[in-house]
Amino acid sequence: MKQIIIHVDMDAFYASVEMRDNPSLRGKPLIIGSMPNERGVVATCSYEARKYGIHSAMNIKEAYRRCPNGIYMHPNFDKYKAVSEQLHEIWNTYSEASEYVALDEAYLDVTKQAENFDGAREIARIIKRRTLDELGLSCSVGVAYSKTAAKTASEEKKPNGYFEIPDKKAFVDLMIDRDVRSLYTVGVKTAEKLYAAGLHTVRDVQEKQDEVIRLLGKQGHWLTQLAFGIDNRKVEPYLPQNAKSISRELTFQEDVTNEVLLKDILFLLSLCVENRAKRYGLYGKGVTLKITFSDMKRITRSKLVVSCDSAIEIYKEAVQLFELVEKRPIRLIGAGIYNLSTEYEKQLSFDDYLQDTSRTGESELKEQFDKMQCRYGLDFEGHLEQIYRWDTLHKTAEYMRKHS
Ligand code: DCP
Ligand code: MG
Repeated sequence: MKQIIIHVDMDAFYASVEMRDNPSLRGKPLIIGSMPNERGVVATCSYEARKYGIHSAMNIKEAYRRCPNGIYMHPNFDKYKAVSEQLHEIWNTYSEASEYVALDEAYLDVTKQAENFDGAREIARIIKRRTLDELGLSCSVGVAYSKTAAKTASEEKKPNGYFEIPDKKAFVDLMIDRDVRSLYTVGVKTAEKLYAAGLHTVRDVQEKQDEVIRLLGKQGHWLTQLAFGIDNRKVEPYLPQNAKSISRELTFQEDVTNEVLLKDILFLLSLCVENRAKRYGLYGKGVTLKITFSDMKRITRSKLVVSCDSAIEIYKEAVQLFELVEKRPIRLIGAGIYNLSTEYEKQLSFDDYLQDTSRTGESELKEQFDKMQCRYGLDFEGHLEQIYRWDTLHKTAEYMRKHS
C-alpha cells in the first residue's frame, strides 16, 4: 500500500528550549549535559556549539577542551517532557497515527489526511508554522513514501529544514554515492565491518548484496533492501505497554564502594521505576540490576518474578541480585523492570493474597524511609515528587555519597 509519511525532528531540542526561555543564551555555544567538572557526556548542544565539533554523546571533558567559553547547563527533563506533550498535540491533529521515537521526534502517517504529496507538503508547512508560533521552536520536517526516507529527508536540510523524497527512485538517486553510514540504522560497528570488506557506499551495498548478507546476516538483508529504497514498515502508534522495560540509573561523580549507600540508591531508583510503572499501569515480570564498574566494565543481572510494580519489591529483588555481584568500586548503578504487561498476574490463591500484606510492603517501605532519614538526615518520604525528577535524584544521590 502506498504511504505518505512525515518525520518531524526538533532542532537542537534541549538547547533550543533553554534558549527560548532565556534570551541571553541565544546565539551562543550552549552545551546541555554534564558540567565540565563532572563525569558524563553532552546530551545536545546549540548549532553555534556544533561549529566547535561538539555533538551529542561526546565526553564532556572533550567538549570543554574544544570550547572552554561555552555555556554549560544540566538538562531539565521535566521541562522538555512538558514541551514534548505540547508537540504531540500539534502532531496528532494532522495524522492518523503518530509514532513517538523520542521526546522531540515522531513519524506521522498522513496518507489519509494528505491524499497526495501536495497535501502532505501543506501539512508539513502548518506543523512548522504552529511549532514556531505557538511554542517558539524550530523543527525539520521530511515527507516521503517510507519511514526511512522520511527520516533521511528531515535530516537533509537541518536546522529548520524541509525536504521531500517522493519515491524509491528519488531515495536511491540521493543516496547512491553516499557512505553506508548515511543509511539509517548503520552504526559505527556495522560500518566498520562493511569498510573492512571494501564496501563503502550505498552503491557497493546494492552491487554486493550477497556479501553484505554474508557479513551481517539478517541485518544485512534489511540493509540491502534499504539500499534499493525498500522499507514497508508502518507507523506504529505509541502505546506504553509496547515499551520493553522501565528503568532508572545513576552515574556517581566519584566511584562508590559503600554497600549501604549503594543499596539505598537502589531504593531511590526503585521508587522512580515504580512511579513510572504506576503512571502507565504496567507490571514487570522481571527485575534488572545494571552496574558499570570503575574500569567501565558493565554488567546486567536479571531475575524473573511474579508481576511487580512496587518499589519495595523491585528494591528487594535488585538487592538480591546486587549481593551476588563482585565487590568492586562502582561508577553507575541502575534498576528496572522488564517483560511488561498491563495485567497483574496473581499467583497466590485468594486467601494467601488476603494474608499477604507484604506485597505493597507498606511497613517495609516506612522502615526503609526511616533508616535513610537517620543515615542522611533527609526526609525522603516527604519529597518523593522531587526525587522522581532526574536532577533532584542526581543531587540527592551526590549528597548521600558525600555524607555516607
Ligand atoms: N539526546 C541525548 N543524548 C543523545 C542524543 C540526544 O540526551 N546521545 C537528547 C538531547 C536532544 C534530544 O535528545 O536535544 C533530541 O535528540 P536529537 O538527536 O534529535 O538531537 P537534537 O534535537 O538536539 O539536535 P538535531 O537538530 O540534530 O536534531
Ligand atoms: Mg532533534
